[in-house]
Amino acid sequence: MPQTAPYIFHGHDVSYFSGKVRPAFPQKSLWVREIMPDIREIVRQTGLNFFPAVQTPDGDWWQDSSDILDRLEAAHPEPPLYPTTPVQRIVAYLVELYGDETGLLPGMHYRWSFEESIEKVGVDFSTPTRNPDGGVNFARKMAASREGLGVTEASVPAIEAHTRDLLEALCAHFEAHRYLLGDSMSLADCGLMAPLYGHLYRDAVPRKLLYETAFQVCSWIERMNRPPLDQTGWLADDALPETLLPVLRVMADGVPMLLSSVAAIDEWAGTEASASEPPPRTIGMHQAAFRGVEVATGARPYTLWMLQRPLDAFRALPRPDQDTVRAALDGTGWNALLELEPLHRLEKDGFALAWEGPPA
Ligand SMILES: N[C@@H](CCC(=O)N[C@@H](CS)C(=O)NCC(=O)O)C(=O)O
Repeated sequence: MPQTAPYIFHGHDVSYFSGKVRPAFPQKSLWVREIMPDIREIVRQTGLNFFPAVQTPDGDWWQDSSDILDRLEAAHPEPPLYPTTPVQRIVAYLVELYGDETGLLPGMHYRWSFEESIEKVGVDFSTPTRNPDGGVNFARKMAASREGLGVTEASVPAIEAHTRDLLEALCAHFEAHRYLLGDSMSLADCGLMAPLYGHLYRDAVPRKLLYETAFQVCSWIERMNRPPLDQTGWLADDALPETLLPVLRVMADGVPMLLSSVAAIDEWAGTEASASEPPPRTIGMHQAAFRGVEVATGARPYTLWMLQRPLDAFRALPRPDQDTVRAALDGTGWNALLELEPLHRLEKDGFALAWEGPPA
């Protein structure tokens, strides 16, 4: 059905999760109008103070970058963003998970640890409201609380080394392929855009890092936002590009944090959660190793919901396909995560997270 009205995309150029959703619209040749987030309207419609949000041509509201991409895929299946073959499908969800969770560490560090980045993003934050002080004050507050996001004197060297390794592996990959799974955009690329566009490519300090050390990544970012028409698909026979394996290995730096985060949420849910109450945004700090350094971050129930996506996709596969995925990911550091069996489960009740069944 041709569109009779555009999608209204409430997004911002320096917003982490807007960068993940934006490329899906041109990729699917959709009519879209991106506007500055109308926060009051978003809260009125969804009850949550989050963007990106999307108003569909039919007047429905979608929120949460993962839900938005799921719904776009269901409404406009061609060209697909979600592989249906086992290995590529699971890898796409794992890269999405990396982007949503682990990628926050470089995203937050390069935005909030450098005066030049803070000053620039303060202006970016101010443009929607046309109040130059508002965004700058907000930026200062965020910068002052960066330790709660895991950005500390001890963790910064590990975060920077992780970023350098990731960029190097990505450059080698994009030298050989236009997208992560081959020659077409997928959910994996969208997920990786979360840290890479709004923060690393748009913030003052990391932008220089990308420009000076990661030309192929810059080129992929531009290709994501303006996708070429001549894409020829993902690798045949459910293959993973060889150059993607080193990328996945660097991304697996975040696996211990993901595992310990789920353990903390499970433990908390076992004693504190009530089935009738939505989970809080964070349940307190938890500690985990990131490249050998102990990093403390707020444990967020949302992490469990994100992790359920690759786990559900993996569990839905027939056993022989699960084994094929395990073999393809062997040595990347991701297999432990696929074996995880969280004790609790989250679902969406409208836009909000809710425990599925009474917390045990
Ligand atoms: N899980 C949500 C997260 C959205 C999110 O955190 N958005 C940021 C902007 S990129 C936001 O609205 N932050 C406001 C806040 O944290 O209160 C998604 O994937 O869309």
